Amino acid sequence: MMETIKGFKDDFLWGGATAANQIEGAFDEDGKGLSAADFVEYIPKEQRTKDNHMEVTSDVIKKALAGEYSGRFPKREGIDFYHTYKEDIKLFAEMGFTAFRLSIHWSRIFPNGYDAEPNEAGLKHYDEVFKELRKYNIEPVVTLSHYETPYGLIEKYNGWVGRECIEHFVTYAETVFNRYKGQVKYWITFNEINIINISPFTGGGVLSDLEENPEEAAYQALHHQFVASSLATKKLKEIDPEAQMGCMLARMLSYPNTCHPEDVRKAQVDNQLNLMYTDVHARGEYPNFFKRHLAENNITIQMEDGDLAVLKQYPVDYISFSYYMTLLSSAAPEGEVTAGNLMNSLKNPYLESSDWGWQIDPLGLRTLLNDMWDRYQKPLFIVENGLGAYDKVEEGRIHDSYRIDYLKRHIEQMKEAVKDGVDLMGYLAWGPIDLVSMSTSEMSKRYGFIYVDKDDDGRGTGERIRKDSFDWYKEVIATNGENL
Ligand code: BGP
Repeated sequence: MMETIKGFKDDFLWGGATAANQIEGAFDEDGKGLSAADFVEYIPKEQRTKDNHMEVTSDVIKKALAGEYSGRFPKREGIDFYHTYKEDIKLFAEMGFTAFRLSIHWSRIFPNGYDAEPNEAGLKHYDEVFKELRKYNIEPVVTLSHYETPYGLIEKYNGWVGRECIEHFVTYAETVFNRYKGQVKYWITFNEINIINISPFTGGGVLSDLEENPEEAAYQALHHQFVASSLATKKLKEIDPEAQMGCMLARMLSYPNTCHPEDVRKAQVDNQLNLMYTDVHARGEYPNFFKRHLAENNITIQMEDGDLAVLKQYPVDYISFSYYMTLLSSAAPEGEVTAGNLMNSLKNPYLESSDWGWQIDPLGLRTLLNDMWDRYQKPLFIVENGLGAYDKVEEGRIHDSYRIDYLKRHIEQMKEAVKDGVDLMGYLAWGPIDLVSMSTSEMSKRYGFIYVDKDDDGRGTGERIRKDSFDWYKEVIATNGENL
C-alpha cells in the first residue's frame, strides 16, 4: 500500500500577517519619511467603491501636503504597534505563533528612498522587533515593500515608473539583508505584486494622472519591480545563502460563469493574467500568452540589456500569496456584478459574501493550491487569509464564531491540499490583531484574534481584548492543525 500524506509537516509555520503602514502608526517618528501608504486614506470617500479604493491623484497629494485635510496628516496611526510591539508579540506568543509576517517600512530606513545613508533609528527599531520575536522563537517573515513606496521616489520619478527605483530598492534590500543577517530567514520583495495593475499608486507609487498611457506606465513600473526583485534575490544569496526569497501574489482564482466554451476560455485568460506575476518570479521569464496580450493592447515595456537574463538567473525560492475570495469570469457579462472584490466579478450564486462583498470559498483554496503546486513545483506559503467583519464587544467579550467558522473551513481545505501532495510551508492569518484596513483605511473592518479598542476616527483606549477566536487558534496551533 503506498504511503499517503497524513497532515501538516512538523515544522509547518503557524501565525499571522501584518503590514507596517496598517499597524505601526508613528508616521513621522525617529526620522521616518512619508510613503505612498500615508496618502491612500485621503481619497475622497465618494470616490471609493465598497472595497476597492480608487487611485490617489496629484491633487490629493497636493492637498494632503498643504494640510487641507482635517486632522493630523497623515491620520494613519495604525494601532501604535511601533510602541506596543512587545505587548502584542507577547499575545502572539501566547497563541503559540511560530511565524509572524511584518513589513519593514522602507521610508524608516531610507526616509526619501534615495538617501545616501540609511536612518540608524529606523534600523534600530527593527533590531528590537526581531529581538522580541526571537525571545519567543517566532520566525519573522519580512516584506520589503508592502505598498510602502517612499514619497521621495514618487516626487522624483513618479514612483516605479522611474527605472532609478531599481537601484534604490536594491540598496535598501542590501542594507537590511546585511543588518538582519541570521535574524530573518524568510524574505518577500513586494506585497501582492499584481495590485500595481489594479491600483498603480498603491502597488508602485505611480500617479496615473501624470502619465500619457497609465496602463503602459503600470506595466513599465511592474517590469522595474520584477528586475529589482531578482537583483535583490541575487544580493540575498551573496549575503545570507541560508535565507530564502519569496514573491507574493493576490491570488484571485476565477471560475467560468457558465459551461459555455467562451466563458471557460475567459476564465482561463483571467487566471493566466493573474498567474503571470508568479510565472515571471518563479520561472524567470515572461510567458508567451502575456507577450501576446501586451502586443494586442499596444503596450511596450522598455527593457535594458541584461534585464531578462537577471530574471532568469535569480528566480524566487518559494511562492507566497494572499487568498480571500474567488471570482466569476464571463465572456459576455450580464447579471449582478458584485461590488465586493477588486475585479468586479459577477456574483457567484453558490457562495456567501462577507459584509464587504468578498465571496467566501474555502474549497477554492484547495483547488488553487493544487493548481499552483502543479504549475510551479516550488514550496507554497499562505501569507494572508482571513475574514474582515464588524465585531461587537459584549460585556468585555467578542464572540466571533463567524471568524472561527471562516478560518476553520479554509484550514480544512488547506489540509486536504497538503494530503493531495502540495508542499505548503505555512499559514499566516491576515491581521492577527485588529489593524487599519488597506481598502477602507478604517478600523471597523476587523480581522483580528485580538480586538483593539480604536474606532474609525482614531478614538478609543487602544486596549487589547482577546476574542473567542484567540483561544480557538491557540488550540489549532498547539495540535498542528488537528483540532479545528
Ligand atoms: C490585501 C493586503 C493586505 C490587507 C488585505 C485585507 O490585499 O495585502 O494589506 O489589507 O488585503 O484587505 P482590506 O484591509 O482591504 O480588508
